[in-house]
Amino acid sequence: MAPISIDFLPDTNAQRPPTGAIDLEEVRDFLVRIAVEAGEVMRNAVPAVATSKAKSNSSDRVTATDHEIERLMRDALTARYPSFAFLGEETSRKGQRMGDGPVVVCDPIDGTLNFIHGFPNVAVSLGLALDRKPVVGVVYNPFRQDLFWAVAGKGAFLTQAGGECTRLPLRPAEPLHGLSSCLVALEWGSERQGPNWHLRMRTAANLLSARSEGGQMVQSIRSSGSAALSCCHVAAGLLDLWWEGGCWAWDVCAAWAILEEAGGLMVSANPGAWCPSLEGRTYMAVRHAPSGQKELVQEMWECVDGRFEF
Ligand code: LIP
Repeated sequence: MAPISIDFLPDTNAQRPPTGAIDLEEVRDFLVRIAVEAGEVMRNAVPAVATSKAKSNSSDRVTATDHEIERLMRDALTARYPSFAFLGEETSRKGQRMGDGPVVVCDPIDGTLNFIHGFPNVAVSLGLALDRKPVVGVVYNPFRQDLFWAVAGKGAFLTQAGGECTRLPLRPAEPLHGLSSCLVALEWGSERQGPNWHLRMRTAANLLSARSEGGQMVQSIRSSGSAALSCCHVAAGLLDLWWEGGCWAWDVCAAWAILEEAGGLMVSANPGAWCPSLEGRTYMAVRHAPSGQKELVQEMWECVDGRFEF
């Protein structure tokens, strides 16, 4: 399969007006080129569970391809944008915090477990944050050739194999009528013990159980293994809500920009927090809708009997 066509991008030699401000569309173009190049590295790799390495525990894994792609990203970005900070999953230092200036926030392989098992829900995620707010996002699944991208104020788009480019959301936005009509994405993360784990399990049971059991009877839950793609699928209108605590800024930065440009809403996974921090590790995305977004947030928060603490 040939790499996805990026003919929709302007010629890199095209003269752009010199501006003091950062040209966000030029950054988008460059991030797309890196994402497609990284996608080819991913597709040409031969990952396996046996050759992956454990990080915090046996379900938190990393491969040589994760490191190779992050090196590719870092080298290209620091050469092109030497004044931008770089935050990447595999080179981040414990406790590293983003500054207010431009930060490129990267996950070389979001869905590493899927990658080593050959499950094709995997993405390269590249976002630009200014003042700790996502302003450009590129999320690329090279196995499906789904390229999600957005620039603040310019909309969100999905470019697919063959170059067809569609504005998000993909589907006409129906009103949201509460959890019982929703398809909800949860992720399980690698932290499988302690209060955060038990909160995940209780919340999943609360969502899935019948009303007679005290639950919300959501239509179903999907756990795709990639925070970035789950959030993009909410942006596309293919999922109604994604709820997670424990993933990181590099998992969500790009997809958050895409979600907001598609009319979606990002709040915290913890009840009552309407303005989550990019580095807060607690996120809830709700798809664009002509009505019902805030009511759905409140209803979901009522399912969460506790708070994530990190
Ligand atoms: C993954 C996230 C997922 C989370 C996993 C893991 P990675 O990112 O996308 O949402 O539940 O624990 O953090 O590690 O594959 O880049």
